[in-house]
Amino acid sequence: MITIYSDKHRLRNSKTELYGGQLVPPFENPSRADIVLERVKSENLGEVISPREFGMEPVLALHDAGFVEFLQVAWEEWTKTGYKGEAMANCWPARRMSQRVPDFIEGKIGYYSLANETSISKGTWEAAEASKDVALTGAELILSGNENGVFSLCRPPGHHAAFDMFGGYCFLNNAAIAAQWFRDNGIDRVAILDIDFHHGNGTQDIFYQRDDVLYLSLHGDPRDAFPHFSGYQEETGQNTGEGTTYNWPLPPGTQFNKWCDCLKESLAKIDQFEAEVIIVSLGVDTFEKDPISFFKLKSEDFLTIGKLISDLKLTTLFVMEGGYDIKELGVNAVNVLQGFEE
Ligand code: OKP
Ligand code: ZN
Repeated sequence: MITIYSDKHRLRNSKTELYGGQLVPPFENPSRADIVLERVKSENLGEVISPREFGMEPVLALHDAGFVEFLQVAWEEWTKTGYKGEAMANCWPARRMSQRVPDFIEGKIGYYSLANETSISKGTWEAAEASKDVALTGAELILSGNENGVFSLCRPPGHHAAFDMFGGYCFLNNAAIAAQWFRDNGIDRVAILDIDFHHGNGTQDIFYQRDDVLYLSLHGDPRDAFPHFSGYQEETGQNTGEGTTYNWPLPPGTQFNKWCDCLKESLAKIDQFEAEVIIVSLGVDTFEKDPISFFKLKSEDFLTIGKLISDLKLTTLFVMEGGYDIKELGVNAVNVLQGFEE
């Protein structure tokens, strides 16, 4: 399997995450991509290639233009204020408040964010830009023919990024951008299977009213897990999109057998939908030792997941999302890919 990877992920290297009332070194840091790439190489998974640049058109096909511009200038505007730390939101257009976009960066960052653990730092935009190119290059490789499966080693991740909001370590929604690119390049039906521990509220948001992109997610129950305000089972899509969103919220302590039953249900939905291409939002923070999650999957389970996905016999683009147990992250992510290829 070919891997798409860019060193530019390193430009996303913030120093602070707001966690438990403290500013801590971010869980989502450059060592994550390093360890996955190392495993790709040591297992001889296949060629590793660099992305090409796609520009902004595929991004503006689904993200808000004002939001994208905000991401581009946020760091510069923040540094101009004289603030000493990294850029983080501290107020939002909450219930019954004005939804106008403020002028001052501190207002704008609240307007364009859904959470505030994620600081914007120098280089964040450049890394986010490269990350979507990693996803798009994977999509292009698939359409150019002969690949059954491609691995886009994206970093920063994307599935929390909504139409006009960043947060949850995500800025641009890499998987959604790839899905839209497939749609704009002759693919009629795309399925996005999100197996990251967290609900992909951003991906769901983007395709909620559309029936051409099926979104399915297995995740920690929002009553107990981030992003807390998205991912309930009754969220099934709206208008034209009614019935093309499926959520499997699962409780703390969920083990593989239970999780796997839900995976099989989701795969059956993809089959019924008659998807032409599947994008897997590949998070491995379902791992038992993940420091910020509460499922109990073991390393060998990731092989089984890959195998089950391959049973669909569909062209598959794997897009890296979360996974924070750095030690086993490479093994777990590559296990899915090897299980798929077996
Ligand atoms: C990004 B991805 C834990 C708070 C978690 C943010 C998690 C973002 C996960 N107490 N905060 O889906 O892996
Ligand atoms: Zn996650």
